Amino acid sequence: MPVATLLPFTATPSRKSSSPTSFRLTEKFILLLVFSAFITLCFGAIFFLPDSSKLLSGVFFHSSAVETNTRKGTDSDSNIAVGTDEKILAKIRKDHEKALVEAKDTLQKRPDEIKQDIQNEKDKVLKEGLGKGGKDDDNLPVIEYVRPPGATGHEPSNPETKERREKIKEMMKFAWDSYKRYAWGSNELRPVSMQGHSSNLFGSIKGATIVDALDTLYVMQMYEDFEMATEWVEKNLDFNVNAEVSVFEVNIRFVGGLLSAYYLSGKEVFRKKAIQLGEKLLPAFKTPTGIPWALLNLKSGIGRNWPWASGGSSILAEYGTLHLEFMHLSKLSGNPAFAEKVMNIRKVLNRLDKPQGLYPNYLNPNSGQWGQHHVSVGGLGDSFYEYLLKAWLMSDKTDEEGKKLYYDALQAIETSLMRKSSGGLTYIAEWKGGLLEHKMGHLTCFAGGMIALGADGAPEDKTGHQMEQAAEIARTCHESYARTTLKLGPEGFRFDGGVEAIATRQNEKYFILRPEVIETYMYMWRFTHDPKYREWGWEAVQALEKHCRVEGGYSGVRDVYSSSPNHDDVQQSFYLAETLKYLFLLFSDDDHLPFEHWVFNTEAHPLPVIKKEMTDTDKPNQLE
Ligand code: DMJ
Repeated sequence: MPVATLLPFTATPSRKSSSPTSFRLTEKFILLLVFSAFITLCFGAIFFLPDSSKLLSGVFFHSSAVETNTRKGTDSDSNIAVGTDEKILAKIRKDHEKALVEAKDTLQKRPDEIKQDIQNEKDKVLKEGLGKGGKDDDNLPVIEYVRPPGATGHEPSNPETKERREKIKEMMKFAWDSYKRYAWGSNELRPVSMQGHSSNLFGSIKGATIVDALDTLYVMQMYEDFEMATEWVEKNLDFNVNAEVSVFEVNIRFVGGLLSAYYLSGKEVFRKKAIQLGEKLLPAFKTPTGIPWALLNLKSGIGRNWPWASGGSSILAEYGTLHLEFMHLSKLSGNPAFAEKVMNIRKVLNRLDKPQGLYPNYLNPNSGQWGQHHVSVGGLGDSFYEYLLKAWLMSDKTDEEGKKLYYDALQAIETSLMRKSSGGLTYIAEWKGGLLEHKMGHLTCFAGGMIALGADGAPEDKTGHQMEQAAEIARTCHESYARTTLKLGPEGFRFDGGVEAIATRQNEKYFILRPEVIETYMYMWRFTHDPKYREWGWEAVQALEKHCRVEGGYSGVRDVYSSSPNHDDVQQSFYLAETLKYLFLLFSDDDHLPFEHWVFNTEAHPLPVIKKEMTDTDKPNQLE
């Protein structure tokens, strides 16, 4: 059918005009009117029909959602749809009216008032971003970076020491290269099966070994590897994961590792990432007491405690091991929330009665009451005590409360838990509801280093006494190594049933490349320069090389009393962060990461002492 027959106003043969499309003026006018009505109708449909985009997408793009609805939709569904469209329409109208009123209001405002409104709105968004990890990173305060003294060291002059130190660097290189080769980007390496290993302690955050190893690479001057690790952090380290993490583990390894990397290198990316992650952890403190949950879903911000922990309790060594990192996060971000959270933990603890001055390992975050009365300076308790002392040291000895809490706690430990075996070995037992369990964990061996570090500030002339205690614990822990077949320490050792410093239970005989004994040797060496500590460290190096080094890295062993080691196939990230770093420092001069300027977090990540503002009287005479 020709188009002309459809139009009543097309040419009529009786016309004189040669052109078939010529009309009279009135005809032209009517034609114009009809056309404009037609066009208005079409555009009106597009602009005013509710949610026309959906219709268009249904027609042109055939989205699967539309198809599904069409196929499965029932009458009641379509009724709902009609109701929903009406609601949407009403909402659009309401929003438009609101916008009009606001626009009118705004027009009546003075320019400075409008400016202020914009600023308030910006501040609000910023504030809301805090705690959700959504803060605009460019809003971080500008900080003048000054590298604290002793970030790098020179080679020791003694040839043997130098050679041993080089050997430890070679071990780090092997551990790092193996991780790079077989497990790059995963949390840890499986050195026997030569593949990546993902620990669920970090949820789906990746790269635990990279972040944990950053500062060791720097300290050992492995700068190319440090750069490679930095690039990975820049491009891949992502905390926007829908996964549950251990707040403690993520704090000590990731936040601690990033902070150290920042302070050593001055690279802004580390400061930015540490703060981002710190903000992600803040929802863990949303409990009635402010004592944080052990586990946190980083996306939802929902926390909970370990199901095995006494009556839903939080763990002393977990909520008590956030202080150092959080104080630095406040310093670097300008956000006081971090410091407030950890200071509140102290407040809660200060209000509680302590059985014989001791801190039980379990505390209920809802009621603020202790759970089971189990006290330990090893697992579940250990780093809480360490952080009391280090909070004082890291504050340039201004945190007097931290100091008092530490020395009081140590006194209670000495009175109630420290014992001497009949063979003359000092050990720190565990306390369960008033009864002593004569067992010490590998983890407890860090206490030798801690006591030595605190001895200098001990009250009532106890410095000498505490140095002796520290040396005795170092000896006991060395014995726990020396009395095994592999010369590596068991996870736990006992002082009962006729044994001393020996594991008697099968599930305490394993060694997972832990650092605590070597950590104590390092502190003892620094404070005494007794060569036996370097010798003991060297014994450990030889045992590690002989029994833990495998083709694809370093592995833990399942039984240190067995002459044919069975490997557990995990190269723990703390082996690179702590064990190898402490070994390296044991064979370094004292001016490398000197204690006067640096404090190690519990994962051996060095954090600078926050120097107190010098008062006028402290300042050196300007004229001198
Ligand atoms: C590390 O992650 C830390 O040292 C922590 O405080 C205890 N356990 C491991 C190493 O053994």
